[in-house]
Amino acid sequence: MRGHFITFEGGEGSGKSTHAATLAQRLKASGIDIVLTREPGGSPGAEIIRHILLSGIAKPLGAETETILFAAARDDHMRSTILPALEAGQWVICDRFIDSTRVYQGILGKVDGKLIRGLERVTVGAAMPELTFILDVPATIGLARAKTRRGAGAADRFEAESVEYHEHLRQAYLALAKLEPKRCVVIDGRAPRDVVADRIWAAVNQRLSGAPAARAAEPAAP
Ligand code: Z5A
Repeated sequence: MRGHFITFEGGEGSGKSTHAATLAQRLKASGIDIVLTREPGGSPGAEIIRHILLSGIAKPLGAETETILFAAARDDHMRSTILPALEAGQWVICDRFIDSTRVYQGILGKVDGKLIRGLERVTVGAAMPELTFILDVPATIGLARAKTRRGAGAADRFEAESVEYHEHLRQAYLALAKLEPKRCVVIDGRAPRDVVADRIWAAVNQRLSGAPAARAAEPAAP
């Protein structure tokens, strides 16, 4: 049996990591075997590429090169982590995935859509996420949360971009969600943590076969 594939997307500090982890815990507590992973990264090779990308050393090489590096990381992540887990019937929850490339490199970085789609075909193919949560918060709130969490540490390559950049990013995510309403669910990330978590839980139970609530409603085996 193939498992389920869920991704979390959104701007900086929107709560993706928090809610990916919360959902993973709830599913685990319901007896579902899950793999919680992230991009860029999620496999040994991809974690090395993550370091290169987030340090900013690839930025002078241009947006196309960064896009190719994100794709190289994704390819390793798919082969080493995501596909084996799905094939084993596990549920995969991934903190950022293809929509980050579509938005950060495609819309903000103005990389040709043909290159982005071509790389997506090669790296992901038919193994698309079935459900994508887009956590939506105004850029000022997300950046303030990320700054508080970071403390005295330095901003990474993307955190260092302007508020306008991050607001543009937010609008790009909302536009993308409108294009794919079957896959994407927009969640207001300004709500209190437990409210956000409950909305995510409700959507998982409503949309995915074999989710805990759906299983509980099934008649018991004779
Ligand atoms: N990137 C790309 O360009 N292209 C790609 O294809 C991919 C990625 C895959 C990865 O950064 C960067 O790579 C990313 C895009 C780019 N850069 N940016 N920006 P990362 O993995 O280091 O960081 P991130 O993905 O941006 O996530 P983040 O900064 O860690 O934020 P988050 O995961 O959305 O938020 P969080 O850590 O869960 O929450 C932030 C804080 O807010 C934390 O203290 C929480 O406790 C708090 N929080 C969370 N929810 C709430 C609520 N509801 N209320 C109040 N406070 C809350």
